[in-house]
Amino acid sequence: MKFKSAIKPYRAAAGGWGSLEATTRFVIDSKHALKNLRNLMRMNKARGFDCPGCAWGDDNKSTFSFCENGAKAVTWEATRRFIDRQFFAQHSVSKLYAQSDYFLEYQGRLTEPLRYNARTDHYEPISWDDALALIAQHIHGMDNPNQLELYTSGRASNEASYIYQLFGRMVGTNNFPDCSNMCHEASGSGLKRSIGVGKGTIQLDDFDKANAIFVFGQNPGTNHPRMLHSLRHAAENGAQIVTFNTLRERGLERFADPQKPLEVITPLAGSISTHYYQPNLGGDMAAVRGMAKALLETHRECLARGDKGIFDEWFIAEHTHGIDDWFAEIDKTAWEHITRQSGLSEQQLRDAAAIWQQAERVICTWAMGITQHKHSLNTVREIVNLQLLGGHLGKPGAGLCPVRGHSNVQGNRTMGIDEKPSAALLDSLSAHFGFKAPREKGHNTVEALAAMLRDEVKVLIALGGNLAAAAPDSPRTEEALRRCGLTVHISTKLNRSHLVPGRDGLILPTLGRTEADIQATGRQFITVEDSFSMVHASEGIGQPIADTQRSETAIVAGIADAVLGKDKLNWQAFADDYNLIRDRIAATIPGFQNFNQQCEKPGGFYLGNAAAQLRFSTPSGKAEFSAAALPASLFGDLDAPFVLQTLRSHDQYNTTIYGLDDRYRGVYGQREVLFIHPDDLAGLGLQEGDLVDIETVWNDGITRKVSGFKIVSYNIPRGNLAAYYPETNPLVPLASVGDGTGTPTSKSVPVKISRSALKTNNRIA
Ligand SMILES: Nc1nc2c(c(=O)[nH]1)N[C@H]1C(S)=C(S)[C@@H](COP(=O)(O)OP(=O)(O)OC[C@H]3O[C@@H](n4cnc5c(=O)[nH]c(N)nc54)[C@H](O)[C@@H]3O)O[C@H]1N2
Ligand SMILES: Nc1nc2c(c(=O)[nH]1)N[C@H]1C(S)=C(S)[C@@H](COP(=O)(O)OP(=O)(O)OC[C@H]3O[C@@H](n4cnc5c(=O)[nH]c(N)nc54)[C@H](O)[C@@H]3O)O[C@H]1N2
Ligand SMILES: [Mo]
Repeated sequence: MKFKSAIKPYRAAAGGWGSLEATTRFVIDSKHALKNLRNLMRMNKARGFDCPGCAWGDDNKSTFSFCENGAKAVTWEATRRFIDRQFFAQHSVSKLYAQSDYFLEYQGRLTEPLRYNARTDHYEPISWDDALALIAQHIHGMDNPNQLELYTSGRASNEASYIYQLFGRMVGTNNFPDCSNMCHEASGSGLKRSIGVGKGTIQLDDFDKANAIFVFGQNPGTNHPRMLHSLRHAAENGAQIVTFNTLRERGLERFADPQKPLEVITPLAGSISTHYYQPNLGGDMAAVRGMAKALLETHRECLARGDKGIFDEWFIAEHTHGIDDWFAEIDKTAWEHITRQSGLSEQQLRDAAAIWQQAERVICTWAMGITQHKHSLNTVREIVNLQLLGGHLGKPGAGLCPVRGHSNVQGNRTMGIDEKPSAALLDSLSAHFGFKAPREKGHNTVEALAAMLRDEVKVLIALGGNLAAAAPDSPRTEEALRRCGLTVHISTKLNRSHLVPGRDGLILPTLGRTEADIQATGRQFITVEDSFSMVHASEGIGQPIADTQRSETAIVAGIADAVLGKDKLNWQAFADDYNLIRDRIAATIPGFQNFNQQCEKPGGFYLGNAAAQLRFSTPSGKAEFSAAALPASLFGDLDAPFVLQTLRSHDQYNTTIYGLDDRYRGVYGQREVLFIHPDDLAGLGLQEGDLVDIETVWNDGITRKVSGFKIVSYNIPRGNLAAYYPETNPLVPLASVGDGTGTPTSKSVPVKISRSALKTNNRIA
């Protein structure tokens, strides 16, 4: 593979021709064009499979509901390229380790179970029976159940994740580290504390009814392209779209709908954001605090004049608790503190507040720009505070919308993939299945890695994902994985995690979402939950590439059967007929009554959300205002000239690299780039295109550095930098996590930069 690298600004709108062209090119390149196109046609329709791309909802209105990046996700999975025993006989693990993430996945689908042979440094074929027996042998050899870690990536279905958590708890552990720990943990935990449920409160059609939508720290043009349709409709209906994003993101500026031919043909793109603010990294809590301060001032002025205030007094009195403490905290927060931390002026924040004030119905959405900081939990809660002031909860066109990442990450949590499960869940499982579910809190992702580094982990099973590349502090993460007794990866494609096996290691090849899943009782479907708490069925249609692949559900059932036997539960029956799993879910998880019948509803069914009905399961029984202080500074005593965020390009799905372009940001054929403000560039005596090294400023004596990143000047606030994940994961210290969330602070890494000794950075060729 050869890639031509270039930096040239993208001037067209997001979506539109550029997107159609890229999709077609991608579909054709995947060497299976016809099948791919057929797959696309079925995506997100009433029948067919759920798009594995993201967790945005489906309106079921458009006939051909797809987006460029969903198309990439499908074609990447549905490729006819594959790797088998010859490939692994040819390539040692150390040789493969030297390859890029792009190269690894590009090789194609994994087809048969493999076991790592440390003597030869090669993976070798192993039968399914032997692989399952090996897992059982390792688990039986543990001294205590907490030597087992069960990682989950958010693509796993409800059915697979339900029996996975049941298996883990029957073994006796709550060690369920998952991708959510690195992702929306702050949303789940923050919302839970504020409104009693850790999920968004709105439904998809609320976007059509909103007067103002505030989009915080999110790049929907790349990561949730179908959200652009909703924003676009809302804008057409006259809604104000107020964006807070450190970078100027093309997808948030203009959008041409590829599903509206006229817009594609003419360059007439609709604009998305009516207002665009660029706060400093980590500056959003200060920004929202500033808006609240401005609003409170107006409110008091009204009252002083004898007028009605501007807040929803009835809602506040009836449904909330703790407002006085928050007001006291706002009064204590100085404007100087707010503007310094947010990087926005008092006037900008007063303007944003005025838009909020004028709107009768407000939605706030957010993603990783909010959740991957040290003070993310309090930032999420500050956004909730703002919404509570206006009673923007539990009415049409208003509410809270954390936009989830992986297509079923929300469903995984609903199914009990949670290292800090509620007593209600444990009681329900214990009563129904007749066992004592463990009560001790388990490990989140960073805690699991720390336990591995302490040699406390005998077995790691990973239901999907790519922990080695997704987790922070790559050298330490890789070392952690190597210290496990046995690592088991249930995967579709080869990735970095497979190349840092434990002392013993297995790769188990699995079917993907798009493929037909035939079991003893016939064709199976699975279910997923989107960001709007809609649960729906998903049924793959593609022919699996090898009959030695197994479904995730069958693999998990097989592991459970090998480890726990048939005495308590007939795990094999679950694998034969997924309806039986859904019956158990119906019996133990709230909201899933008549689950199997409910699945027949086209478009799925709504799980409901107590907070949206103004029922709050919080200590006070009301929505809780949070009165957290604004952090005095974001990095304590650390004196770093720059703050770096690690983010996604347009051609990747997390650690899966589809290609080397980031079209909307004008980057082509390369990934090792560093976005910087032109004045900072000049201040350092550097020029566009120079190569630099980036080094973390931290306090544990460890050098964390990546080298040879090409400088690209960009519309970003001074002192702020951006570069792609996972290339920059080595820079995020394992110990640098969010307060109360444990989430790696991937969007605020204190760094310094220097001219690189490297002459070229074109390492992927
Ligand atoms: N095609 C594609 N789709 C995906 C994914 C993918 O990799 N590729 N990943 C999926 C997953 S798991 C997730 S979690 C989501 C991620 O979706 P996003 O959250 O959109 O992902 P990021 O690329 O991390 O982008 C973070 C955005 O927030 C901005 N930002 C960063 N820090 C701050 C800040 O402090 N304040 C503000 N206001 N803005 C900030 C960045 O400039 C960027 O626009 O997407 C999901 N969908
Ligand atoms: N620095 C930095 N680090 C981050 C982030 C960041 O913004 N910056 N974002 C974080 C976020 S938001 C997330 S969600 C995590 C993502 O962390 P993960 O979910 O662990 O990572 P993915 O890259 O999504 O996993 C890709 C792998 O999943 C496997 N796979 C794909 N489809 C399937 C399937 O259908 N079944 C199974 N069993 N396996 C499958 C393939 O083998 C593929 O290699 O990364 C986090 N890490
Ligand atoms: Mo995520």
